[in-house]
Amino acid sequence: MSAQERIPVYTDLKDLYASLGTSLDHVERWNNLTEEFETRFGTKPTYIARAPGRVNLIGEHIDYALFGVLPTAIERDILIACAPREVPAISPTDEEHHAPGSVIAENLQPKYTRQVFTPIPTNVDEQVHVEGWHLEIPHQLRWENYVKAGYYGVLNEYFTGTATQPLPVDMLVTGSVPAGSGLSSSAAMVVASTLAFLAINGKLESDTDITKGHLVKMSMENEKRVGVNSGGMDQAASVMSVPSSVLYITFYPSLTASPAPLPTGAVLVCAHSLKVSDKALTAKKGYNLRVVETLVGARVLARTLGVAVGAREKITLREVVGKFTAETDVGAGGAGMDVDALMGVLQKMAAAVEALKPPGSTDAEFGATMEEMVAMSGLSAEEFHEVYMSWVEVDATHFKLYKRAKHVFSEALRVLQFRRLCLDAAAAGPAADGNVAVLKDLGRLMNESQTSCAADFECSCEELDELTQLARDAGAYGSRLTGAGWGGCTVSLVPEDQVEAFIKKVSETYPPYKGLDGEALSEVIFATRPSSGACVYKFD
Ligand code: NG1
Repeated sequence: MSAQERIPVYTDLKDLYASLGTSLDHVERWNNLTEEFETRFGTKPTYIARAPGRVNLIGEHIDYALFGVLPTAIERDILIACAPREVPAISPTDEEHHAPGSVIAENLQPKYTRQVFTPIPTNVDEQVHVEGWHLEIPHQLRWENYVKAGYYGVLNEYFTGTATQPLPVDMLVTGSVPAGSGLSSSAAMVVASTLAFLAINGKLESDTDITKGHLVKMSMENEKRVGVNSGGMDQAASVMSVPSSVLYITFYPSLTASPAPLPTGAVLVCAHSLKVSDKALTAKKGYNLRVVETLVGARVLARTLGVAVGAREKITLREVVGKFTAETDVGAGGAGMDVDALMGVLQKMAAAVEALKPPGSTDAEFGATMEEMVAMSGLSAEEFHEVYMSWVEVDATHFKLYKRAKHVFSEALRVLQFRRLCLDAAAAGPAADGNVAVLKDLGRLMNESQTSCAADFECSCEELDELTQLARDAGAYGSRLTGAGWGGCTVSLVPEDQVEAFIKKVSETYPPYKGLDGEALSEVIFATRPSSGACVYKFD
């Protein structure tokens, strides 16, 4: 199982490039980073840590309902070159630069300015768990926050309760994952930073605990430092992806990741709608509201199915399905029900969600008022508010439990169907039609996902609807929004021999791309193959 594998450490760049399984020419970028590091810090880097961004092919807004998703790493990535900083023998006057674990972090992108910071040891109380190091991470969006977030976990896991001190580090960062577009540049930054600090402090090759699974968990914890409460999809995709495959990630009963080869003959094209959706700003009517609606929907559904739920329990839709079917093997590390059983019960749920329409409602939207929703939950108003409203702010007069759950169950089923098509095609071997039939089926599932996201989950927007339609018109097998939605990126499955024509056509027809060309255009629309997860290059 790939979670138990070690993080690949390459000493030959040719092996590393080959492992990425991509067509991009990495040589220039890696050479440039290495040379630039030498110019700026006067010494060669000792390591380069690499972590890719990710694109979710299918399975939107179902990870927090604990259903499996199908992302993959993209070719675009974050690279961090680093080296331990020599501390002069004569007592240094410039303490900040030579204190244990001090960091000088630079970025090739000039708008991200040079940062110098030093973690501060704090008192460790052995009786209770108290972290041993503190790093100031301000609330404002700052590039170095992600570097610090990665460092935090390394310091506290490896330099607490030991006499060994972290080394002072010089680092130079570069990235090709567009920020704020739903391609998880933040997860890539945190994974790369965690890896860089592990490598530089000799923890990567000595500690047998540092498996891919361990790095995913560390990166998830670390990313919480920048205020992102993530379910693990982004980090798992960035660490565990393998070339040419999508990664089936499950969250329940446990976090697992297993690759399924994407049939050959198509590549992915990511295209930014250029509509900016800031999850934090729109959360009250968007992301957080959807989390509440799906959670309340789960409780109401459990009630109608006769599944027992504790008064304070925030049961998820996946757990309701498990309890309803008396699922076994759900303890830590358990595998739960098999895929066929899950597909069967998901089909049944399509009918069961009817119970989430408020009684007597004839409105096609089937929204419940707060009073109706509380009554449907079976909780007192006080209990309801404490369980579902006290931890998050939402802004709505009607809560669309039926439509949200309908999307979640249908999307969870589409994920399993997509994966099954990929696995079956791989088992069948080369197809006479060059996989056209199976790629069309995969595209159809992506289109259905887009329709469900737009109509039932209402997380699309005019721009995403238009861009996905233009992509289909330009020859994509399928096209859908990816990530949270309400703006951000789309992903399209495109015949590999038509990629250039496809990009040209979309760039000519999608109005916001007017006037863009060259690098500016390739920032917003680019092809990628499913790539490999994080790795480290070690210099001689
Ligand atoms: P994006 O928008 O790509 O960051 C977000 C969530 C995912 C998932 C998707 C919707 C974070 C960090 N990521 O993705 O976990 O819920 O929305 O499928 O919040």
